[in-house]
Amino acid sequence: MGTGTFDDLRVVRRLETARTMIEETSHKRFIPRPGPGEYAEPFRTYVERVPEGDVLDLLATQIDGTLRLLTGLSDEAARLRYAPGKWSVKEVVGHLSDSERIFGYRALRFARRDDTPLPGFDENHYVAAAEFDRVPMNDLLAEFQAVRASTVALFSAMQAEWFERSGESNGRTISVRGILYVTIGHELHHREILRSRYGL
Ligand code: NI
Repeated sequence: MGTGTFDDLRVVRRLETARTMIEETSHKRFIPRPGPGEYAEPFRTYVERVPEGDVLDLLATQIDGTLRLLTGLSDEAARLRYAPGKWSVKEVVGHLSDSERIFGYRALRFARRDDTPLPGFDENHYVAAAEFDRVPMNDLLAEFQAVRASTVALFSAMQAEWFERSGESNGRTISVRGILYVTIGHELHHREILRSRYGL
């Protein structure tokens, strides 16, 4: 992808399309917060970060806050690690895309009533294998937008009752709405770290 501003990128239009889809098909659908039995305990901090309101709308729009934080950051600045052994900014962005793809895949299977137990994944292994520092920051941000557009389209096409469906992931039960809330809270968690630890 080029080096223009994000307004130039086609993924922005895809995200806009996904947002329009929400407005047209599922306007202000209330998806109740998942109960404690609907996700693994380590995910609780993510779920608790999600504010009250229309979570599908939040899924589509909150990425803007993360992009505002990161757009315009040079490739050099995006390779910053706040301490040895910690992820670079680029690696955080790549991790957001990787994990959201996996969250979305889990939601897809459970929403389709596929109860095959799904494995976990080692996020540090993924980041090391991906070599995100070699990828231009603009491309990493564009990819995250594209992944988010896909996630928005996936969830916004679901019927209300599908959000209560669940399955087993990494040895623990999680509902579809649990995955949705975790996806939103996970981004907020990393945005907070980018602010507090990386000084962005
Ligand atoms: Ni994470």
